[in-house]
Amino acid sequence: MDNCIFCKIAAKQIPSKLIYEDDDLMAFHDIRPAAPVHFLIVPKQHIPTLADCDERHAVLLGKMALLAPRLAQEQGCGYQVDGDGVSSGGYKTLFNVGPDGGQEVYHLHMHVIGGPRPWRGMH
Ligand code: DGP
Repeated sequence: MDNCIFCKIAAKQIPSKLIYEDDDLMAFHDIRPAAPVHFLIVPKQHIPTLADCDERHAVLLGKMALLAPRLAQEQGCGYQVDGDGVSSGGYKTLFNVGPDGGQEVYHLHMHVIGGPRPWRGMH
């Protein structure tokens, strides 16, 4: 899609700090991190928003959701529970949708935001 920044990242026309790529998805660090760990999971296919998805996108959305914990672990904010049942780590997953949802880039993406708190206010 012309003039879509994430399509240009997918096409390697502009650089990103890529942390994952397969045939369908890519993940890269957010240019304006809101927390110590902040990356985006992004389909290569241009879909403007979550509201544009239907059952044909179920597998893609499932892949995005399942990739989040794996990459969060690799990026140092994985969620874990120790033998005494004490939990640590963790992160937010977030889709912003539309103007009132704070969406700036109209190419579907999931934010993964984590790391030691406190974080700054956004999201
Ligand atoms: P959203 O508000 O959900 O549309 O968030 C879009 C995010 O994309 C925002 O946190 C900043 C990030 N972003 C915008 N342009 C670029 C870019 O060119 N490169 C990278 N890595 N991130 C970008």
